[in-house]
Amino acid sequence: MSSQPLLETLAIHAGQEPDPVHGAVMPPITLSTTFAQPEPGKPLRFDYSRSGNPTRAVLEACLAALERASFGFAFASGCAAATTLLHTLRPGDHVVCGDDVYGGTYRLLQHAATALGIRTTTVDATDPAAFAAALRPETKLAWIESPTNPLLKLADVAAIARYTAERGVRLVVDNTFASPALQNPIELGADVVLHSTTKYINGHSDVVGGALVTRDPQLAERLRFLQNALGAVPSPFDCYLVLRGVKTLPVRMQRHVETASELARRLEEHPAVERVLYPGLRSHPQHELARTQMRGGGGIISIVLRGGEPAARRFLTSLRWFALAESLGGVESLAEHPALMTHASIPKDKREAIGIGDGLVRLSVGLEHVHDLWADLEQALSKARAET
Ligand code: P1T
Repeated sequence: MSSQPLLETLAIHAGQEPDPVHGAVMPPITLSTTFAQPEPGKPLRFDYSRSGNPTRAVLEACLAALERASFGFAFASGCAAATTLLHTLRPGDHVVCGDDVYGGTYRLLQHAATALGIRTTTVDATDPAAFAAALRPETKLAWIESPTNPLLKLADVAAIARYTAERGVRLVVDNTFASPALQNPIELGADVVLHSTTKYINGHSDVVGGALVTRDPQLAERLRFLQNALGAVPSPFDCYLVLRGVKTLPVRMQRHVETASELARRLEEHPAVERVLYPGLRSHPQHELARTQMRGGGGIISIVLRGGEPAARRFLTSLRWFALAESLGGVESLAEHPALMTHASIPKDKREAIGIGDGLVRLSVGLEHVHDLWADLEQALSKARAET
C-alpha cells in the first residue's frame, strides 16, 4: 500500500496499534502517575504522567496526523494550549491577533499575557495586507481564527502565511471551528495549529481539552518542555474520551455541514432574521475563499435577529432542541448570545465596532434531524418576531 491514508482512516487508526501485551484494539487508559525505571534516570518511554503518558501519547499522535503535522501536544483545555504557546514568547514581544476571536482568547491576550510583558494588537484578518501592515519588528506571533468565533469571518491563511514567513513571524491558526475534517492550516502554511478539543474533535460535550500541533521540530521541542514545565496536561481518562470521540469526526462533520447548510438557507428567507452569517452561503462575503480553503461551510451559523436584545432573548428562551448554552461542536444543538455570554469579556464598544451586537445569536447545529431543528427554529423565530 503506497497511498497516504485519508482522514476517515487516520481518525480511527493514527497513533493506535493493538496493545503489544494483550492485543487490546482500543488504546488502554493508563492511569499510573509513575513508571518503573530499569536503572536510575534511565526510564523506558515514560517516567511521570505530567511529562508523558501512554494514553495521551496516542491522542497526540492521532491529532498530529489529522492536521498533517509531525508533533502533537494535548492540554487540559484550549485556553491551556493557548497559554502554553504564549510562553514561547519573551517580555517585550508583540502579538498580532485577528479582531474576532473567542472571548477567552481575547481575555488571555489582553488581560493575562500582559503580565508576561506581551502586548497584542488586534486587526481585521479578512484583509491579509492590513494584517501584514500591523506586524512590527518586535512581532513574534500572528494569531488567527478561521472561521472566527462568533462572526464566522474567514482569513486567507495561505496569504497571511506568506507575509508572516517573510517577516519571520510564527503563525498560529485556531482551527477549532473548522476542525481537521474541513481545513488543514499547516498545509496552507501555518506554523502551528491550536484546537479546543472540547468542541468538534471530542464532539460529545463531555471533555474540556486542547491541543497544539506543528511540523517544526524546534518549536516542538520547546512545547514539549513547556507542556511539562507549566503542567496544564489532560487526564488519561479525558485523553481516552477524546480519542473515542475523534474516531467519528469525519462522519459527524459531514452531517453537521449538511444540516447547517440547509438551516442557513432557510434562515436567510425568514422575515425575523436580518442577516445570516455562514461561510457555505453564497451571500457570505468570503464564500469563494471558503470554497478553496475549506471542505464545507462548518456546523456553526450566526444570525442577526431583527429587534435586538429583546428579540434575541425571546428566541433563545423559546428553543426546545437547541439548549441555551455556551460551547459548540457537540452532537447536540446549542444556541447562545455572544454579547451576554461567550464574548462578554470584550468591552461593549469593541464588540459593537466589529459587529457583535445585541441581536446576534450563535447556533451550533448538532446531529438531530434537520426537520426537528427547523421546526424548533421556526417556532422560536415567530416568538422573537412578536417582540419587534
Ligand atoms: O474552552 P476551551 O477548551 O479552553 O477552549 C477555548 C477556545 C479556544 N478557541 C476557540 C475558537 C473557542 O471557541 C474556544 C472556546 N469557546 C467557547 C467555549 C465558546 O462557547 O465559544
